Formats: sequence, C-alpha cells, structure tokens
Amino acid sequence: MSRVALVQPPVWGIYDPPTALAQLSSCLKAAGHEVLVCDLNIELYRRRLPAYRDAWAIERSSFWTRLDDVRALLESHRDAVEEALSRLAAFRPDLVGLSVNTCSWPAARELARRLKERLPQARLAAGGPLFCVPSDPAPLRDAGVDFVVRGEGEKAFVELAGGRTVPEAGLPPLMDLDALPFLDLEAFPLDLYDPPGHMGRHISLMTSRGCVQQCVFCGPRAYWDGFRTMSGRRIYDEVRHHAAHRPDLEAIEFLDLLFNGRLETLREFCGLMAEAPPAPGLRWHANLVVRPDMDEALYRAMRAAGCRHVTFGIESGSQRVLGLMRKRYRIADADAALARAHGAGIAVTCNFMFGFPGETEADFQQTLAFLERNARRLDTAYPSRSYCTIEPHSYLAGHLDEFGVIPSPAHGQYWRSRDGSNTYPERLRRCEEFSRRARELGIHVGEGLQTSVEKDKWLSLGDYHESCGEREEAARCLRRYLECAPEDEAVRGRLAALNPS
Ligand code: B12
Ligand code: SF4
Repeated sequence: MSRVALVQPPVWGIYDPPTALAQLSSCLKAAGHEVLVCDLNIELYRRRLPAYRDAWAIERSSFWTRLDDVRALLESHRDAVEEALSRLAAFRPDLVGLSVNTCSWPAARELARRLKERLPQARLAAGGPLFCVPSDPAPLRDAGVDFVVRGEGEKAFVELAGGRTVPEAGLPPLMDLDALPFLDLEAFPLDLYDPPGHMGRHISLMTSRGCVQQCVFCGPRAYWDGFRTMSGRRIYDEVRHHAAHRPDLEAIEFLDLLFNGRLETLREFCGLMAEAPPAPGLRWHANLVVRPDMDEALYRAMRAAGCRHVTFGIESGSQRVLGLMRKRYRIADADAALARAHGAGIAVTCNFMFGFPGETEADFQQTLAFLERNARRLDTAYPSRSYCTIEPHSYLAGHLDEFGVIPSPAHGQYWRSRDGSNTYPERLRRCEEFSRRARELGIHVGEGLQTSVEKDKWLSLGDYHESCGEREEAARCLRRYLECAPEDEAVRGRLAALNPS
C-alpha cells in the first residue's frame, strides 16, 4: 500500500471538484492506497487577491499560460501555497500526481519544483489533458517530474502507485467504463466550490469518452478516440450513490461531450430514473447532438427521468455551412429536435458559431432565420464568444489551406480568410447582430463569460489589433476596456507601452 497525493494546480474550473482527480482518487482507494487530494486551484481562487479577481474567468485562461505572470501570482499568494505544501509534506506521500492541462502547466511546473525540494523522497508524476495529445514533457521533467503519464490515468497511475512502471506511450484506453469505481467526491471540501445560482446543489459526472461525430472545428473530440459510454444502469447506480451521500442534492450536470451517443444507454438510464428516482425532484442537464432517430417518446422519457434542460451544438442555420463543418444532420432535423425537446417540457439551449471558414453573409442570414423559426422553442441562444476559434488538434487546425485560413500567431481566434473578408471584427459583428436579433425575439442570450461581454469585447479587440500591429486602434480598444475595468493595472501598463500618439 502506498501513500499517494493528487494535486490540481491552477487553472481549472471553480464550480465543482475536478472530475479527473475524483476518478483517480477512487481508483487508488479501490486498489488499497491511502490518498490525499489537494485542489490548489480552488484554494487559491477562494483566497485570491483583488488584483486577480477575474483571473479564473474562462475567457482569461491565456493568463495562466504565461510563466512569469503565474510565478507572480503564486508569489503574491505565498501563504496559501505554503499551507498546501506543508499539508502535502505532512502526509509524507510516496507518490505525488499533478493534473496538467494547456493552461495549468506553468503552475504545475512551479509546484513540481517546490514539491521536489520539500519531498525529495517522493516520486513525482504528471498526467492530464496536456498529455492526452502530443506535447513536450520537458518543462515538467526539468522541474523534477519523474514520470509523465500519457493518456488515461486510471490504470496507469494505479500501476505507478503499486511500484510498477508504465510504458512511455501510456496504456491502452479503458474499454469498459462500467468497471470504474464511482467518483470519490468526499475527498473534496465541497463548500469551497462556487456554482452559479442556477445550478443549485449539484454534482458533475462524465459518463462517456469521445463523440460519435467528427466536426472539423472540434478540439475536445481529439482527446478520446471513438466513443465509449457507461451503461444506463451504471450511470443510474452512480447517481443513486451520490444522492444517498448528499441528501440535499438538487441536480446533476453531465459533462459528456454528448449524452445521446448511444440511444439504448439513454433509454435504459431514463427508464431506471423514472422507475425509482434516486432523490425527489432531482433534475439534470446534458449536451446532445441532433439525431433524427430520437422521437418525441424519448424526449418525454428524458423529462420523466428528471431532464429539465439540454444543450444542442447547432452552430449554423445554413445547410451549406453544416456540410463544411461535417455536421451530420439536416437543418430540418435540428428544427424537429428543438420542437420535440420543447414539446416534452425540456428547456433548450443552442450553441452557435460565427464566421466558420466559407460562411458568407447569406449563410449568416440563414442562422438568423433559424432563430426566427425556432424562437418559441429556444430558451437560450448561446453565441460562442470566440465566434470561431481554430482549436488545437482539430481537423481544421491541421488543414488550414483546405479552408483558406491564414492563422494569427497571437491566438487561434484571430485568423482571417485568404480573401480578407472573414476577420475577427467581422465575426464579432455577426455575433453582435445575432445577439440583438435573439433578444428582439424574446430569446435569452447566454453570456458564456465570467466577466462581461463588454469587457471581453474591448480586451480581445485590443489584443487582436495589437497582434496585427495596429497600435492606435489597439490603444483605442484598451482604453474602452479600461472604462469598464479601471482597476486593471496590467492592461494600463500595456496601454502605456503601446505609447499612442
Ligand atoms: C468538463 C471539462 C471542463 C470543465 C471541468 C469540470 C470538472 N469538474 O472537472 C470546465 C468547464 C470547468 C473546464 C474548464 C476548462 N477547460 Co476543460 N474540458 C472539459 C472536458 C469536456 C472533459 C474533462 C473531463 O472531465 N474529462 C474526464 C476526465 C476523467 O478526463 P481527464 O480530465 O482528461 O483526465 C484523464 C486523463 O487526462 C488523466 N489524468 C488527468 N489528470 C491526471 C493526473 C495524473 C497524475 C495522471 C497520472 C493522469 C491524469 O487521467 C484521467 C482519467 O483517465 C474536456 C474535453 C475532453 N474531451 O476531455 C475539456 C478540456 C480538458 N478542457 C480544456 C481546457 C483548456 C480548459 C480550460 C483550462 C481553458 C479553456 N479555455 O477551456 C478551462 C479552465 C479555465 C477556467 N478558468 O475555468 C482542454 C485541455 C487542453 C489541453 N491540451 O490541456 C480540453 C481537452 C478541451 C479542449 N479545449 O480541447 N473544462
Ligand atoms: S463539436 Fe460536439 S458533436 Fe462535433 S465532434 Fe465535437 S463534441 Fe462531437
């Protein structure tokens, strides 16, 4: 038996415990190991200084990729970091695992260095989304990490904890997700998490890996090959388990990329939930893809099982653009899916993108027509606040020429089309027009941001113009940003450096 510590460096979500750590913790405990979990991300968020008030907002993730800025943040939160390190040292772990993603590697690197100093006898491992795709492990290895675990961690990390080795390339993915133990949520101090009011007392579960579609713009799809799901019975049993441990549980948030990849699973889950509800009034939300083979009866079964809200990735109202995206449904199927969900009493959110490569003004008008046609069935329209990003590891990112895209070295959202007609400001314009039209139609417009639309707009436009070398315009946008966020010293400094006339 080993003593194993699991650490979540910032940045990660603040609404609920990190699923990966909760899953790894339960696997380690099932194998007989003693586990200490340290969600340093939430501990720092809770104690963040005013200068870092917005740093955890999802639209500010790029802040966390700048090593110097992250070092400064850790330094100014020295007490909280030291407290966590002392707790870890007192546990005397044989093995420490850090969960790392694109936006947490600088913090993970700093922590690895300090952990190695404090715990020279412990072996240090890093795994996580960053290592589910090709990436350079050198920055972490240089900081003292002994093992980098590629791909899924459930089997591999338990092997390491047992003193065995795992191949450099990682182990094959788990095919039977039903074999996973339930998430260990008890290891987390739940009162530190900060769910938005509408979520209520909830837990988040991830019951599948991958997706049945292959949209060309999709980044997350690349992290899991193919599609695997737990059975409906297994999902139901896990919901029942958590409901029994938290009598005040109000809601389940399914984080799956899609919850209807396999309809037999969905039917089985809904049947069990309706037959023996795990808690009175327990409601749930899930992401769905448009499937013409989902009839009214299935949406009614979902409602009877507690489903009160679904999100569809519609993205465009133009059949031609859906074709370019390699979405696999007809626009009429989307109309029908919305009507069926709404008819069953389930609130509907739809996600939209703007300016996908090849989208013309006429295509955009068809997205507006989709809104108009479906206004009565659509509770929330959720316009992507990056409009159309070139996501790393997506098919699009690997085939820019095919799509006529000229990338920006500054950020995946600032690309332009080869003919110059599709630019970041043009995509923003379409998004603003879309949001205005949705409001006129009485549809709620989801902000999708944790700061504000106005702030994000001027800051991003400032970044965009700066990256194009348009200093005057960049300065004008940053000044507009500072009108909304006068306390932001870092941006004030950037404005001074632009030195506009
Ligand atoms: C749900 C989700 C979220 C939720 C997290 C909720 C929660 N409670 O965990 C929220 C919405 C908060 C979130 C936020 C972010 N996310 Co996110 N998220 C996802 C999503 C859809 C699923 C993640 C998940 O729970 N998977 C299930 C668990 C079990 O899998 P896992 O996390 O990958 O962990 C496995 C392995 O990685 C490994 N592992 C993980 N940790 C460790 C540690 C050790 C020691 C070992 C050995 C192994 C190991 O083992 C685990 C089990 O097999 C993925 C997409 C995807 N396909 O995975 C993106 C994804 C992980 N997110 C991503 C990113 C970048 C973010 C953000 C950092 C920034 C952003 N721009 O979105 C933000 C955080 C910023 C912020 N301020 O909030 C990227 C990561 C890219 C990368 N290469 O690192 C992904 C892949 C999406 C993408 N863009 O492609 N996310
Ligand atoms: S965008 Fe959604 S439906 Fe398309 S591949 Fe990605 S997860 Fe699947």
